[in-house]
Amino acid sequence: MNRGRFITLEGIEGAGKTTAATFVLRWLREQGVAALATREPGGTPLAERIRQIALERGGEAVSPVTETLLMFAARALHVQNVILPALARGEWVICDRFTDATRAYQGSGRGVDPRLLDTLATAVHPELEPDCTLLFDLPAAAGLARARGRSGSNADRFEAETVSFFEKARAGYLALAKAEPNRFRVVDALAPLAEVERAVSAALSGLVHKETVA
Ligand code: Z5A
Repeated sequence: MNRGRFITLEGIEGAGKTTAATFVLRWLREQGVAALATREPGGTPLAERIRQIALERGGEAVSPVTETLLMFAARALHVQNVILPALARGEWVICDRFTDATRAYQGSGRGVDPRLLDTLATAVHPELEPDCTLLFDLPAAAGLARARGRSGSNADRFEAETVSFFEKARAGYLALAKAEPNRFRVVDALAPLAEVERAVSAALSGLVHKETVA
C-alpha cells in the first residue's frame, strides 16, 4: 500500500486555513482519496490539553522557548499517535499548521534561534516533511479583522498579539515559501472563497493524479 500524502495548511490568524481544511477534505473524498483533517497544536487528547496551556491568556509568563517546547511536545504526540499511523494506512493527512508555524511564529515572530527549531524538528519528526504546504497569504490587519470579528473579548494569547507581530510571522512564512518553492503553494487569501477553492484544488490535483496513476 502507498503511504498517504501529508498536506499542511499555513498562514497567519484569520487567513482561512480552517475553512480550506473542510474544503480540501470534501474535495479529496470526491476524488476517491481517503483523508483525515487534524490541527496543531492539538489533534490528540493530550495534545489538545497542551494546546489549552499554550493558548491560555494571563497567569504565569510563558517565554518564547517555553512556547516552542509546548508546540513541539504537542507535535510529538500528534506525529506519533495520529499522523504517522494514518499515513501508514494510506490515508492523506490534512493538517491545519505544522512545524512551519513554529518557524514563522516562534522563530520569525518571537526571535527563537532557528538552530533550536531545526534540532527539535529533527528529534520530533526525523523522517516526516509535508508533501505540499498551502500558504494562505494576506496582510496581517485583514486576517486580524476577520479573526477578531469572531473572538471578541475572548482573544487567546496569540489573538491578543499586535499587527506587527503577525507581520513578522507573515514575512517568515513568505521567506520559507521562497526557500522551498517545490513544497509551498502560496494562495491569495484575500480572494473570494470560490477563487481560493480553485487555487487549492489546482495545487493538489497534480498530487492526486500522481497517486491514481501510480
Ligand atoms: N501556533 C504557534 O505559535 N506555533 C505553532 O507551532 C503552532 C501554532 C502549530 C492557534 O492556531 C495559535 O497557535 C495560532 C498560532 C499558534 N494563533 N494565531 N494566530 P490556530 O490555527 O488554531 O488559530 P488561528 O490561526 O487563530 O485560526 P483562525 O483564526 O481560525 O484562522 P484560520 O483557520 O486561518 O481562518 P478561518 O477560521 O478559516 O477563517 C476566519 C474567518 O474568515 C471566518 O469567518 C471565515 O468564514 C472567513 N474567511 C475565510 N476565507 C475567506 C475568504 N476567502 N474570504 C472572506 N472571508 C473568508
